[in-house]
Amino acid sequence: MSFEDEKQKFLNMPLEEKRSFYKSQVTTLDQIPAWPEYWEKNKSNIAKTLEKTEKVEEVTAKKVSLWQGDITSLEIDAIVNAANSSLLGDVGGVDGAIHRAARSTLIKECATLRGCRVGKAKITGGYMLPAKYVIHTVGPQGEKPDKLRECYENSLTLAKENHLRTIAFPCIATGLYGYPQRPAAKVALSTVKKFLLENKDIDRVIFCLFLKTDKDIYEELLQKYFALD
Ligand code: AR6
Repeated sequence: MSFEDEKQKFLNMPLEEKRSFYKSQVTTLDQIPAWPEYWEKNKSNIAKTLEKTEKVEEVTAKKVSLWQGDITSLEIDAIVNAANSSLLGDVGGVDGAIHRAARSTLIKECATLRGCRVGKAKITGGYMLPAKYVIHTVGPQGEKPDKLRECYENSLTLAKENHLRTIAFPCIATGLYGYPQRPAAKVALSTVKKFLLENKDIDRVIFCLFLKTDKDIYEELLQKYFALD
């Protein structure tokens, strides 16, 4: 079967049938609280931010979530892959996890895309992943805020152009590519916030945090960028 046929097969498959293919547990959107609910539940255990806070309306704060876990379990419209510019996958990192879970057809579609430059983004099907689509972006190597900002902006723009309303990001460039975690989180949160204020088409952006250190950083910095009344 061609990758085009395979892609459509999974995109058109009834949910219950698709779920029978997954090896591990699926996480659905209703299992992930939006930031205001998360804050209410956990505020006694979260370190208070010392940063100057920037208030947002509740409707905007409800469009973001932080969630610790494996991005390949998310049953949402799109997950973002922190890829390399070949787009041909890797054994390690989130790239390896996504390719393993989507199975081998994803690589066939990726091979037709002729790579991706740093900061840009390209979209493929999700195949055997619970997510419908994968948006592949290539982070900078080292601390280059303009390029990292582009990764988030271009991924969100691609989601919007494809009418995708729920999207999850890993901490792009902070693993193998060595971007320091806290400055990277500031770029991620400020860029997503700007996009959400300027575009009403996205319902939820999930910051998928694999490491406890990233969870702690995002818990603190969400208080700054998505401060509630
Ligand atoms: N779910 C969510 N996040 C994950 C997962 C997962 N299953 N696995 C790892 N992370 P990295 P980069 C986190 O190295 O720095 C690739 O091999 C991880 O803890 O995956 O952009 C590409 O092919 C970290 O927080 O991506 C490139 O060669 C974050 O994902 C290169 O690595 C990003 O770490 C890209 O490096």
